[in-house]
Amino acid sequence: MKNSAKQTAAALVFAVLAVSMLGGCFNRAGTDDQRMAWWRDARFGMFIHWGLYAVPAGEWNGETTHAEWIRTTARIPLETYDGFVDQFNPVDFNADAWVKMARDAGMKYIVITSKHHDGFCLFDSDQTDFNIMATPYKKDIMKALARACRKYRVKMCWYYSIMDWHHPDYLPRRDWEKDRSTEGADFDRYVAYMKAQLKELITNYGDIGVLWFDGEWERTWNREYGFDLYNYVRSLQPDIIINNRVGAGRSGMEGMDKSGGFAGDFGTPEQQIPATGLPGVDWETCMTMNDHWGWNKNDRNWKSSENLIRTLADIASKGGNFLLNVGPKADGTFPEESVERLRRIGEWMRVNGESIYKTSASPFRNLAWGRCTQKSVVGGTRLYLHVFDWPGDGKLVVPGIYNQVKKVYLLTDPTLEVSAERGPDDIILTLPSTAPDSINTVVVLEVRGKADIDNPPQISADFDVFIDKLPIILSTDREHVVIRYTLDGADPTSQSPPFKDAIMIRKTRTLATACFRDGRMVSGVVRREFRKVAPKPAFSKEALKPGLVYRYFEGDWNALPSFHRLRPVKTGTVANFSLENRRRNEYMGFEYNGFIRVPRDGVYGFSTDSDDGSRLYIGGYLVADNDGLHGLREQEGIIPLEAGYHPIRVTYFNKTGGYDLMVNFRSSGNPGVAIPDSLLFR
Ligand code: FHN
Repeated sequence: MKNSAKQTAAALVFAVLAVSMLGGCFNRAGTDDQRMAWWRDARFGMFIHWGLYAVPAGEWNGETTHAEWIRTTARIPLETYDGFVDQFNPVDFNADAWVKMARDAGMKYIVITSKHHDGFCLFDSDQTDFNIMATPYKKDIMKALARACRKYRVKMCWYYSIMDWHHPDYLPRRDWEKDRSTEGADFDRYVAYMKAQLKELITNYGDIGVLWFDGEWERTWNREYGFDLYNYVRSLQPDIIINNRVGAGRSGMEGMDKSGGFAGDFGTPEQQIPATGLPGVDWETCMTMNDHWGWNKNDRNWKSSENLIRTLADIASKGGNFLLNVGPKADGTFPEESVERLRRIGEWMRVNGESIYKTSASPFRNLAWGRCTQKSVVGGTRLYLHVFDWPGDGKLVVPGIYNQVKKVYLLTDPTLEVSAERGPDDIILTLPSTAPDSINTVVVLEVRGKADIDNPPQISADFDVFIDKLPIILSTDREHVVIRYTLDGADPTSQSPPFKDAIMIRKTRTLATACFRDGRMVSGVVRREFRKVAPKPAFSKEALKPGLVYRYFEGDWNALPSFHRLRPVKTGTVANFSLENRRRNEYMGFEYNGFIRVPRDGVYGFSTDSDDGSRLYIGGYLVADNDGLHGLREQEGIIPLEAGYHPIRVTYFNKTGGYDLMVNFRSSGNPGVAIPDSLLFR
């Protein structure tokens, strides 16, 4: 289905749309900066997961590990689950108290589940009776919360789930819900329902900061719907910010977008933090305080306040936002453990908030004793050194920095004595013998000019292998330095050639490069090998027909089976790597065989993007191994090919839940795209 002619045409349309909407889709520095400004400055928000699922509080039939997914994980029939409506009466809900706790913790925005996957609406919706007004509480929770947010100057933001286990038009059904017929279900009518609700949420509650979509991973949702919904929401409130889960571009729980251009303004890593910053990319890590998003009364695995304060500094030091979750109880109160952690975080933020708000990512690659955030100030840069591990001798080494020191002091107490000594490559700070704050003491180091850190140049090339020649670009954002390099892997010296423009190599080389200033190396050395390789020979093929041969299998696997040992349920030909010939969404697999016509000699990157596992072979070589049980995940491999026909084989399986398969390729100087039908033969 992914690559039928219609889809290919649609994909091409959306490729154009994606390019034309650069300002509107996944945000990069320089686009929509004004619209994103408050969000980037905020750095810290509260996530709230609340709804009917707080009534069972994670327990069902003796099992105690459920939460907001309980309708599915406990397989509760719809009419039974609807029964929670009569039990949901949060008489202790106090919007002002909630918003004040968020504000006092230093949080600048609140994202609350206006509607989670169960379909229940915490707001008064004209589109469905399955909402808060049908409960004994009979008041619009969202109205009260929006009012309190305006009162305490906290941005009101909505979480909204695309996936809806209640609405009769939403597809697919849960596989265990055999009694819920799909007869008459109309997904486009469901999309119209969502839009009507979003219009209510965006026009009835004042200015909304963020529309935080979720539940976008099922097969019925795609890039086309994503761009359409993104545009629709922006048409209602042009300066609203929308996460990347509005579309179909998120690559698993890492939360960042796959290649190819998708809708959405920021990436959404979940329960994890990108290992390094993502320069020029907006992202926000969302995280629970214990192990559940929704209230689970048996979950005692709370993260410590120390962990959460350091996590906030870690995320900010990588240039991201931190969306920290609270799962309120059915009575409308926050769990005491959450209240205590919010209070402790607030204590730290009241002293150190300026080291988080309006800061940008650390200029250092790694600091052994803690983290760093930074902001530009008149005449220089203010470096906020988040010291987790206080030096026993009071000497803190700030490594690989070449700026002149303007001043240094402690945020906790500027009157405390701190001094700085400028070494040849480092700055040594002399601090008080004990840390004023054992969790995270912030030392402010103001320096002249832009942070000048010993970061080596970046080496850019399409691939690490080449057939006849390969252009290599060296770059740095550092000022007043010369990039020098060698092509034999030796450390560059002040006599090595300076980089001017693309280095064109025609033989296997090991490039080594560093930054120099006044004849002295002022960075580390970075190396990368580039190999000249022979292309895999092509097959000269006559009278091939368009399309692939597929074999369809059914079975229960945790990894790709040896399909050649299995009897297929169905075989036939298909235009592309489509799943359209499946008989069911789960416990199924495919094997595709054919030829790809490679347009010219070159190095190619082939990738599969699949849920669950997949593999891609060219000429019998395993190029992309994306096997295993996982959500949608992209895996690429590289291979040099002669122009002409090459055997291509793709294997795929899905066990349960979401399912998808996309097969892409790229060549030097071109972005990844789905392999078009026109290049596939049998
Ligand atoms: O399925 C949801 C889950 O319940 C929770 O809402 C998280 C929060 O980001 N999002 C989905 C899982 O990725």
